[in-house]
Amino acid sequence: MPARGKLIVLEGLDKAGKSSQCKQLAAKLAAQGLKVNAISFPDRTTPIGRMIDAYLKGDDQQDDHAIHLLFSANRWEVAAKIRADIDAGINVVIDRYYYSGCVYSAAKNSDSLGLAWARKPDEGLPRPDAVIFLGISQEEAAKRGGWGGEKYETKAIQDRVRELFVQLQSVEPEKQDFVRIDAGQDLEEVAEDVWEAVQKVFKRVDLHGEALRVV
Ligand code: FDM
Ligand code: MG
Repeated sequence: MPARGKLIVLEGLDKAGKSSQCKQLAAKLAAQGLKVNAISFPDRTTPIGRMIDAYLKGDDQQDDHAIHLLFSANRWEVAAKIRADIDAGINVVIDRYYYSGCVYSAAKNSDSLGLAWARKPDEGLPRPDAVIFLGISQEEAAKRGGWGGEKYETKAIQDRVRELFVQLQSVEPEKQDFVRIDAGQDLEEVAEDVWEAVQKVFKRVDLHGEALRVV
């Protein structure tokens, strides 16, 4: 029986270089003759994704809880496809997942929307075999130039997101998922660290015949 696909997520703040590392990782896996499907969240192309896009661009207002649930629904829309890919031996590389979902929503500091509440709607989704967290200091992020003009691209939110990512990485079960990489290095060094981490994940999962878990 061929090995199942692996589910690898890249996470981090804006400007950490997630998208380019995802692309490189997918290309490297493909170059090894492995099947790979690269996706990103939010997926702005679906009807729910278009509502999220309008919210992020400031063209539409949403209650904090309502938009949170839309981000989650946007993952549930693809959950069955992710599972089918993994079963078929296709590796899935994802740019942002429910970890971003929890921290960006909780960063709004609404009393009724903490990390624990934010995690609930994602329970049952396929859980990644590893989450590669691209960590970047405030100083390095600042050097990389301004953010765009989207909803969460402000210093106050980014600072709070940074704190909450640290918090999320210190509690079970998320603690076990994260592999932290210094994204302040040159792009090539970051890519090498990512590759090394991914190879470890492949070995671990195949050696123990680990099944795909759920959030
Ligand atoms: N974001 C992303 C959320 O608030 N919740 C989520 O569930 C996800 C996946 O959307 F500010 C935020 C993070 C970011 C914004 O993401 C758009 P990209 O990766 O910058 O397009
Ligand atoms: Mg962004």
